[in-house]
Amino acid sequence: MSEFQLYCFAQSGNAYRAALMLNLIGADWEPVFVDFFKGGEQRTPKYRTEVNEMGEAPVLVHGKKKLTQSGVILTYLSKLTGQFKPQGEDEELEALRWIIFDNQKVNGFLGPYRFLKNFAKPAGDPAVMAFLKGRIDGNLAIVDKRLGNAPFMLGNRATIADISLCAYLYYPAEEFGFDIAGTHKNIGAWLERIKALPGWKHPYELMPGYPLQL
Ligand SMILES: N[C@@H](CCC(=O)N[C@@H](CS)C(=O)NCC(=O)O)C(=O)O
Repeated sequence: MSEFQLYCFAQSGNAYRAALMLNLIGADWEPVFVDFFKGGEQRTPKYRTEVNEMGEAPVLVHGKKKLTQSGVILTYLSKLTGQFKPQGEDEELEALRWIIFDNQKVNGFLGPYRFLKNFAKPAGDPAVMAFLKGRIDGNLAIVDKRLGNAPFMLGNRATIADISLCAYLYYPAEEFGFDIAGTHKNIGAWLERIKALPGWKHPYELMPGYPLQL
């Protein structure tokens, strides 16, 4: 058995944060497929009892430890290996600040937008989509501005803040209906820098369940 198991599925940007981190640090890991779409596995009593009471993916298993929330998983792995680790208290707090902003405001809106556009039946109500799109545009502009100052979110090195924030941005532009990298030049260049890190893989290559069979 591999050292780490990650409960995940290909379409999940939240899970991609953890999968990408595991690959970038060269961990010995294997995916455990969560049948999110067809089986709604994450909502079953069994999953909530045995895997994650919050009913979510990702979940990282490392020996006797079971961790959920991608921000917690990223923090754990960076402390364990020293890789992509913010250095010192100020950087740690800065990374946490961007991870929370990401979870709530960046991918926190992009995830539901993409879900409602591609996977939900019926698809998202136009008024809801317009609301989310407004939030997405505003928050991506904040990230793009920040990346105008330095190659990575916290400076010259990639950290867990970058790995968190890029989570949904490698999925195809057609799934959003707009081209984030093409319209945000600093984000586009930053995504290429992360892509050049050894171990980078696309979410559809890294996690099981693509293409989606419904
Ligand atoms: N803040 C969490 C978000 C996790 C999350 O919402 N995951 C989605 C899959 S992408 C999920 O499992 N949702 C549960 C559901 O919709 O039933 C994290 O970063 O890990």
